[in-house]
Amino acid sequence: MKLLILSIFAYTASHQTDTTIHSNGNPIITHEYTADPAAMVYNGTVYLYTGHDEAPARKETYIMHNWLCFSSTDMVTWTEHPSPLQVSEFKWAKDDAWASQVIYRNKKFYWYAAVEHGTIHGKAIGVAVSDSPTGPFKDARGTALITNDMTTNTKISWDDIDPTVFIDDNGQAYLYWGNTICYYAKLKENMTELDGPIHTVPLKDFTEAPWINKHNGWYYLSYASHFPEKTVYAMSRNIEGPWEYKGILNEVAGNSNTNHQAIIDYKGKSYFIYHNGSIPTEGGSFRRSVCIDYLYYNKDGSMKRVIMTSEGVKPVR
Ligand code: FUB
Repeated sequence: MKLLILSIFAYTASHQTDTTIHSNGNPIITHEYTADPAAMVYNGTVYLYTGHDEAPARKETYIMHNWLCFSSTDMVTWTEHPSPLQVSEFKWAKDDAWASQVIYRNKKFYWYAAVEHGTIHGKAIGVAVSDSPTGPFKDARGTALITNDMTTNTKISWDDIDPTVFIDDNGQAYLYWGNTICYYAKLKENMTELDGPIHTVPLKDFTEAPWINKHNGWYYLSYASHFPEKTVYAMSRNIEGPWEYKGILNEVAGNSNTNHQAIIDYKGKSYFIYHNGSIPTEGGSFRRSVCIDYLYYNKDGSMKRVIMTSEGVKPVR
């Protein structure tokens, strides 16, 4: 009993203050389950935002109530910050802290997150805002930005998930998201309202998890495909497409039926950040863990297939 109280105290204390994690290969975080990574480089630091799988062993369903935040300046030593956002911050939401992404604009940080809506049937996307990348984040609208009744192309109620946000060189922001159907819409400069209609994006075998990145003049739309999921990608010279399908970027990740990626460039290297279910002995599709491996581009701009490793990446200076 004494040990239990001490461990609860240690756990609670470590989650209220910054703590340092020296990752030892993949997965990079092993004291808790992390999923659906999104990453952002701000002021020379990488901020990694993840979902938080809390399903107990053998429970095969998502139990996710908050998101986690880590930062690093070498991709190996991470500082874990207290959780900056919980589903309960979105008063209109019921639960399910699913995939999300944070982006910086005009001295503020905007966090787009998929959750289950409390009164409108289905998943929805909310946006929270903060003056700091580590929060705390507050609901920016008091209502969802996207609800299931705004997208009627499919009968499923979970097509409005997995937001990814990209600000193009001319300052126009775009929100992409979806499950089985990929959608996009422009965002107003305030980042909290749509600026025009919702479009669908024709993509081969799209399941979910879109991520937009730009590298050497090419736009890349990577996404999860089929189920269990592989990550595939398409390329374009324009953020609005048309997108040319380029094939598999990452194979099915170990012991997880989902495969959710973030792609960043940092200190001259490119990184592929994803999750698998490889933590012994209880890791799996509902107890996932974030991993990082290198991403390489070919001379013609296409991406080399990712080699998933146990060793992970080396410290970058
Ligand atoms: O974590 C819940 C869901 O699983 C995400 O929204 C999907 O991308 C998949 O990873």
